[in-house]
Amino acid sequence: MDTDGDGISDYDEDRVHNTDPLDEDSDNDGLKDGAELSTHNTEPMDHDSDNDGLNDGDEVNLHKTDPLESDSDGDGLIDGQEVDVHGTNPLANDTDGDGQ
Ligand SMILES: [Ca+2]
Ligand SMILES: [Ca+2]
Ligand SMILES: [Ca+2]
Ligand SMILES: [Ca+2]
Repeated sequence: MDTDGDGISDYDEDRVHNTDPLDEDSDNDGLKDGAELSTHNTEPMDHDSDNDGLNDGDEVNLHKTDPLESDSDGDGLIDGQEVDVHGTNPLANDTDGDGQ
């Protein structure tokens, strides 16, 4: 029985994962509960698993950043700051290619 069709049985949602068996996307981040658990390894009850300011769905589908790594390119600026504050590429540690 999988009432919301997210790929996880109602029982497992209720007893194992504490997700909503009637909501295919319990944390409303754009990724279904089943996809978070089996594909992305993100938290189905936390819309921003790595706490970088970008929600899991946007990281996977929009920015192509790592939803489990707050600083995908390892340049010291977290993904959310690169996107929302600096406008730099969160996947390239030298956005303008000047070596710095
Ligand atoms: Ca669900
Ligand atoms: Ca979700
Ligand atoms: Ca995130
Ligand atoms: Ca970064």
